[in-house]
Amino acid sequence: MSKITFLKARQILDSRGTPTVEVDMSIDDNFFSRSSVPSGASTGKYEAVELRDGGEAYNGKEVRKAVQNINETINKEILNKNFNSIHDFDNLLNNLDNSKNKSFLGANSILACSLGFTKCLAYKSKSKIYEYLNESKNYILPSPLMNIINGGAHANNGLDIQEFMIVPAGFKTFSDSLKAGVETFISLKELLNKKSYSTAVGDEGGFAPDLKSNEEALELILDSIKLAGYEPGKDIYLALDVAASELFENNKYQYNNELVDTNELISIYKNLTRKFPIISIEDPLDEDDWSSWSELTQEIGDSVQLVGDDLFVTNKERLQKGIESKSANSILVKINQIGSISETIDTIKLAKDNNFSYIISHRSGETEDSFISDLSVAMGSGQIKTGSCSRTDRTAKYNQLLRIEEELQNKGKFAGLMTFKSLS
Ligand code: 2PG
Ligand code: MG
Repeated sequence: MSKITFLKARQILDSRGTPTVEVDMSIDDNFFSRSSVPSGASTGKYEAVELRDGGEAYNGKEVRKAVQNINETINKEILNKNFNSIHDFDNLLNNLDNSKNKSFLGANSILACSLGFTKCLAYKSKSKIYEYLNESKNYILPSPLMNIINGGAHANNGLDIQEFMIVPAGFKTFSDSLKAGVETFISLKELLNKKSYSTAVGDEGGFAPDLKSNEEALELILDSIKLAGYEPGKDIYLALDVAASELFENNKYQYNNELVDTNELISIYKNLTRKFPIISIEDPLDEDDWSSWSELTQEIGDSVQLVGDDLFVTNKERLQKGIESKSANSILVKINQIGSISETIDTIKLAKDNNFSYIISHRSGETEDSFISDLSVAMGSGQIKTGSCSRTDRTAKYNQLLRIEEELQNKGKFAGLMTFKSLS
């Protein structure tokens, strides 16, 4: 049993300067943790509710109400109470919230407390977070999915695909993989400079040049991989997050400044995956179009990882539906989409049991909290999506993985292509 002996929430800023929730917590008058909550821009319709104040200050984005919910309502309920486990703790908060989507207390307040309690439990057991959450003592360092060209809702360029990622999976260790990713990022900067494109970065630390087409972005990335001395499709692969719900209106998708229907978009994906070493496509279709997801999975799901982000929103019920209807073969896992650590772990277990890959992911609005790095190692996800290699909000996660790699020495294994079924 662990007793909550201290709890204090405050409003801080995320990487976009948007207010978010931070919580300090202690258990047993001894073990202290600090945790903060990320926030998305291209959010899925079915995500748990992030409580925002509205009004004038910070463009209506303040989280004073969520902070107050922690310092008053939650505090009154949990201070000096004992809990057995993180599931116990989260259950109490969920019951207190008593809504379907955490709209009463706010997923941002519940998650901040859930994170805080998880970390305190780890410290109490004299473990690192990744050790505490790992059940098998099988530690896997994830392959990074590095978003080096930002478009869509994360940049103000003309690119409609939101994320162009490199996956340096063809290496023996995490640090070698990260090194290859960074070197490719630097080569990309050189190429963009040469072509007089902007090298300013978007929300996730990737470049946000005003390119003519999605294909131009992919070609440039291939060139930068080669310029850095690596081989595309052997050392480094490509991945996309289309964030298609953002491009969907009146049954059509926006693609390269044209409107295309679902069938046309599916054949675009078939062509792209033939032409480029793309091993993963996230949110290729709208979050409500289950049947087209099934069709696409049937068409290319054997060779490409098809990842449900807005489709599943880390929600067990939606994932179950996807498993049954064979829509997608992979899930993106974001702790604030569901709003607690125990529910995140339950969703991961469901994915694992059904042979879906699962990618631990950041949000486009992040803080310096690097919990997701530990989570990815603990859960053996084999993949982490946490942006490019610039902006401290992104490198904080990679740096934590470097520390974990060092701590684990020979006990940790680098995932490489292990979780990309068709390629491993
Ligand atoms: C996504 C994420 C993270 P956001 O769509 O996968 O890259 O973006 O946090 O804006 O939803
Ligand atoms: Mg996404």
